Amino acid sequence: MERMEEGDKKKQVTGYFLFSVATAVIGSLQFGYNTGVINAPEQKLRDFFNETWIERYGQEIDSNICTIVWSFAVAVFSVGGMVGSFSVGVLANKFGRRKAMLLSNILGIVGGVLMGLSTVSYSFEMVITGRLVIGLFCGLCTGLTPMYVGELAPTSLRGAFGTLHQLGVVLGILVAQIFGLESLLGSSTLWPLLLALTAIPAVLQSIMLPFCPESPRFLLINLNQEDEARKALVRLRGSEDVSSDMQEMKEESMKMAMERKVTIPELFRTPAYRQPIIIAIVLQLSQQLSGINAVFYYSTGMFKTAGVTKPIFATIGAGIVNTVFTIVSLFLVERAGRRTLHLIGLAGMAISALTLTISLVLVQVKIPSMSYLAIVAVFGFVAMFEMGPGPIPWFIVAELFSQGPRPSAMAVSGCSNWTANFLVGLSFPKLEELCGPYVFIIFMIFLIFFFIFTYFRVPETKGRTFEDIARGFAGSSSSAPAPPPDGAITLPVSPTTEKVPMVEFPEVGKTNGSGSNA
Ligand SMILES: *C1O[C@H](CO)[C@@H](O)[C@H](O)[C@H]1NC(C)=O
Ligand SMILES: *[C@@H]1O[C@H](CO)[C@@H](O)[C@H](O)[C@H]1NC(C)=O
Repeated sequence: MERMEEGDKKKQVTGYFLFSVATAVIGSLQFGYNTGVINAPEQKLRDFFNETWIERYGQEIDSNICTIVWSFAVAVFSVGGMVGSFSVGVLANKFGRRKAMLLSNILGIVGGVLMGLSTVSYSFEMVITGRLVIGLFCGLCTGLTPMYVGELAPTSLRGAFGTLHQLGVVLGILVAQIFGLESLLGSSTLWPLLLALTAIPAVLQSIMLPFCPESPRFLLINLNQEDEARKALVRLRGSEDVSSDMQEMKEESMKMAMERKVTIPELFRTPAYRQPIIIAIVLQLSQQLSGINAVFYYSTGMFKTAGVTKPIFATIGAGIVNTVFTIVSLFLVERAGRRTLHLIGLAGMAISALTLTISLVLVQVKIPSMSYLAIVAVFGFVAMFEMGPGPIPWFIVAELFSQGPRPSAMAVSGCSNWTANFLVGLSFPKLEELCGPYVFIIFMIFLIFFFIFTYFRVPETKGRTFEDIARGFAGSSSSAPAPPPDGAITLPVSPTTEKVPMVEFPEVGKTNGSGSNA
């Protein structure tokens, strides 16, 4: 609502600004694409591993080894992602946002080429190495894109443009699923091209980036080049008068400088932070251990087991549901409470997981029509993810911590996220073999646990100040009134203005930088 009062801010959105944002959002598409791309060609990849094995060792691959190689190729992406997301801060502050994006595209191209040439070289190691490099690339993308967009956008529109990253990711997943169609690139000869395709947007972004400005915030605050920053802003806003933008950036950096940086070990040692950081970690785990990536990585194989005749179309359907509900939730998060949405999402996912299990069991006892129920359950699962566990953890983590501890908290959260992502990606195929139709019961148990945890432990953060939230923790954890997080009270500005969720983007950079030094 506050945004509407500043009607004249509309002028600030120029074609040049939109061009720069569009260029950056290619990075979000890349992350989505590479998350979704591995799903459809599962059988083709398994066959390829088998063929390579026969070629090399003169015997067919053991099916256990095949599953290990396959799940490793999927999950190693998250190892790269973790390293990438930790390096964002260092790269973005050393080279600047724009050059960091350019450099990351090299990884995108190298990874794409490695995977694309894997069949002609008869090397499944190239698929695995390619996935690792692409993971590194995507870890950088998920940090750099929101940072750049957040730093270019006028403050009043930061939140709105910040959501473009999330939309880019789900669209990327959808595009990957469509290209994965057997009749497009999902065939047994063309799948290397499907995996290599990520190199094309990387080249495209590299061509577009030189026409984009360096982030004014980086120029002003990191390099102290006031004139350069002003010039970039004048072009972005299409107006000579950019003094208010300049003033805002200066104030923001002063505010940041006033609050002492909290290191990662301090985060765990200081009683006032301990409970918030545990909540932050558990919420990230709830995002990953909900089993969502079991769907995004492996749904085509799952639908096939469930007896769906055209499994890839069900996978594409899941991508469409995912996109639609991401848009729905963009509107909801602004209005409904974070905690409520998270609880609804977790409960909905648990019910969907149960429904999915029942339908898979019934398919096994030869009630084939139940495969439709399986599709509905997966759609419900994805929709409910986007209502709660998808977007909410990031909001709550950003809102639990003030500027000082936020960077470290974000680094710890990101690390939990990728670690859990890796574990799910790696173990799901084996678990599916072991548990058969009952595999989603595991996720259901996790979901119920996370529901209970959220119900009893997670405070509502929407519209509350840091002091208020901190007081709540102090009241529930100990009799001695714990001091609110450092700096929260020394801030010269009204704390409410400090709570804009998107504010975290600028510091993610410094964040991870200081995080890895810690
Ligand atoms: C955490 O994982 C989710 C889903 O895989 C992803 O959308 C999100 O961007 C990840 N966060 C980070 C920091 O990588
Ligand atoms: C490997 O290929 C052979 C024949 O090409 C096939 O009989 C066998 O089932 C395959 N093994 C696996 C694990 O896919």
